[in-house]
Amino acid sequence: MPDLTPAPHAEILMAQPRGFCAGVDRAIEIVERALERFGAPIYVRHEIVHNAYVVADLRRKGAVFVGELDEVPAGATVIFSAHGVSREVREDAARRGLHVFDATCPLVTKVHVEVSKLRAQGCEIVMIGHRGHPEVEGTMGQANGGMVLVESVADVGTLQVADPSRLAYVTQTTLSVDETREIVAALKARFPEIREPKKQDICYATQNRQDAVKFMAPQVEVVIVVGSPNSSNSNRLRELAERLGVPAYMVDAPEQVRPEWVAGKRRIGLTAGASAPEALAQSIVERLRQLGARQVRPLEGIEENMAFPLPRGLLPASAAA
Ligand code: 0O3
Ligand code: SF4
Repeated sequence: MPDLTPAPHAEILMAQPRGFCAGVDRAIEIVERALERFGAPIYVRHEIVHNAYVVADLRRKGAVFVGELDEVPAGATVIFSAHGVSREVREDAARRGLHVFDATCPLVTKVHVEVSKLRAQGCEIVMIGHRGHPEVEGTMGQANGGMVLVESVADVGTLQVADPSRLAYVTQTTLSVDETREIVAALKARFPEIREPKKQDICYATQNRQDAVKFMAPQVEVVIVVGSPNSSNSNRLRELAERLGVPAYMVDAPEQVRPEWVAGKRRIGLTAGASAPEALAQSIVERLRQLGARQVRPLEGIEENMAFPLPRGLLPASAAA
């Protein structure tokens, strides 16, 4: 029988920053406050953030998650998820008289506004992102046509555009920083006049969590990412660690950590996607301790202090005045 315990005195190195970003904090608070103020049920279109633990917790408190608005009774309160929605969804909610709170992250909304402006200026827009992801559907749904999705450098090679002198690009906020740089380089090589965002659309949280994995990966023998399978930004953290030559696994519950992943390892790296709660990360630490890890060492890294305001209708009465 092989020995599946970590090496004696194995350390867990904790990436900094990891876990919740400001957009996720705000989105969850919107659901919690709506439940407090209006009582259950509060409907939420799509998972508020892509994390099974968060969704189960809110469901217990009275949130009802739906795929589309036709599952929401007329006149009910509905919250749009942090990933954003198309104009069509917004118009549909208004038509049906739903009481809406919008938990779209302001950094996603910033990209929506950019798309609207560029279309008004007559630009065709290339969106760099992952097909089928709700953020891509929401962002592409800000334009009435005139947008095309590219997912890879190969897609750039086959791209057909109407007028290369009136072309711009935007991106999903949670992409791989390095892969996106390559796609943008390919776009610029083929379309030298393409307009780009003033500041990249990949958000501060995505950038910081990927930078933290780059700092951590050379110091560890295995990386565990806390995140649910449908979380784009969490997947990018796992892929990045692997690209840096370190075996990496994604889990969203402690029992998913397999003893053979850490067997004989002296240093285990732990990080968490932007939608993964710290309580879940700590339950993974506990599991690693049960498997034999002894020390926990927080790594150095950026301290984030970003916070986004809540929608007016959910502020405490004194603040809303
Ligand atoms: O976009 P992604 O799948 O990474 O979404 P998550 O896991 O819910 O994380 C929050 C990020 C977000 C709402 C969009 O930027
Ligand atoms: Fe907003 Fe970035 Fe968090 Fe997405 S990952 S919710 S864009 S802060």
